Amino acid sequence: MLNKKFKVLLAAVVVFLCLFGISAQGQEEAVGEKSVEDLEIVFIPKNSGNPYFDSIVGGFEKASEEMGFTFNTIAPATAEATSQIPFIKTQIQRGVDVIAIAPNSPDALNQVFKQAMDEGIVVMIVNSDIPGSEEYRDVAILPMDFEITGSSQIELMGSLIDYSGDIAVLSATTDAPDQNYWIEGMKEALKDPKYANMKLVDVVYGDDDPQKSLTEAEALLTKYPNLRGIISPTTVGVAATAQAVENAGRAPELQVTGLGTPNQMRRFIKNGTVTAFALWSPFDEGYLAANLAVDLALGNVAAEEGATFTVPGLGERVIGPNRVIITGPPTVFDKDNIDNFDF
Ligand code: RAM
Repeated sequence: MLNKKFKVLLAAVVVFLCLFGISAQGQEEAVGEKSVEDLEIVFIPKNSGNPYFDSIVGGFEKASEEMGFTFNTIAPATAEATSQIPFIKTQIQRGVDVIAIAPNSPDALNQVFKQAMDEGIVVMIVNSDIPGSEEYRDVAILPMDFEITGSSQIELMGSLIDYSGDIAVLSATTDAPDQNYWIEGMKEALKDPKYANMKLVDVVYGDDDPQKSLTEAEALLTKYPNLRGIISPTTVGVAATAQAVENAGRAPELQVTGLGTPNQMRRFIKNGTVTAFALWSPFDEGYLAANLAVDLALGNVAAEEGATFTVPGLGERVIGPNRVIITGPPTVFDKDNIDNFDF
């Protein structure tokens, strides 16, 4: 009798274990089987209302249409160091698969990035990096090699002013990781004897706000009547600076260059206020980021140096040292080529 009860109990335990085992295995399979259509990817630009980020968003949207993942973008009104934190927290609560972000600070977001990564969310820095804080993000996508961005801006300005005269920089926010990296590169480049007759007299900040950038540019013009050049390594700032120089009639004695979008700068190139400026393709950057985001979220590619992934039209790319990927290359725009570009 006892023996029979025991057998029944044993059978029940075996059945239970089998069922439990099967269902646990089933769960694993369900997770492993996550497909691209299940993915939700969000991109958080520095701030809203900047056409530069609309182009990056365009790249994400194209990839979303092609691959079928859900894409959203949301941004704070201002590019202050901490303005993105509540947006990131909301996305963590929503349980998105990937947070791609152009950060407004090199370190103020670290804790919230960690929170996201602890929840299994892929954190991808797009358009710059958080140097020295690489453990708080999976990968960083740079639009070009940041080691040469600053020096190429100095060379471009030098070529416009015969390598002689006082110059100033009109930047984005004081915390902007990308612009600060480039400005350091400019200062380093100026130590080269080639630029011995060029002097950086001021760095001012327009916060990537068109009105504040215009006001800061006007203040530079008033403060430095003999200024030969202003470099503005921000699409918002360079358009505002060109506007200020046009209003004041200071071109061509004063040259404006920097990083701008062809659509915002076309008018100034055509009317001679600006001779040349540079940029890369923010659209390609967004498209590359989106393709890598999918590969990382599905586990097809590991976020490790040396791993490779393929982007339609952009070829095979490698995750480099510090898990950085460079989109590149930049283009210099002038009156001869600007009409070939529409972004
Ligand atoms: C502005 C933003 C962005 C920067 C470009 C060049 O649109 O500051 O981060 O990459 O300029």
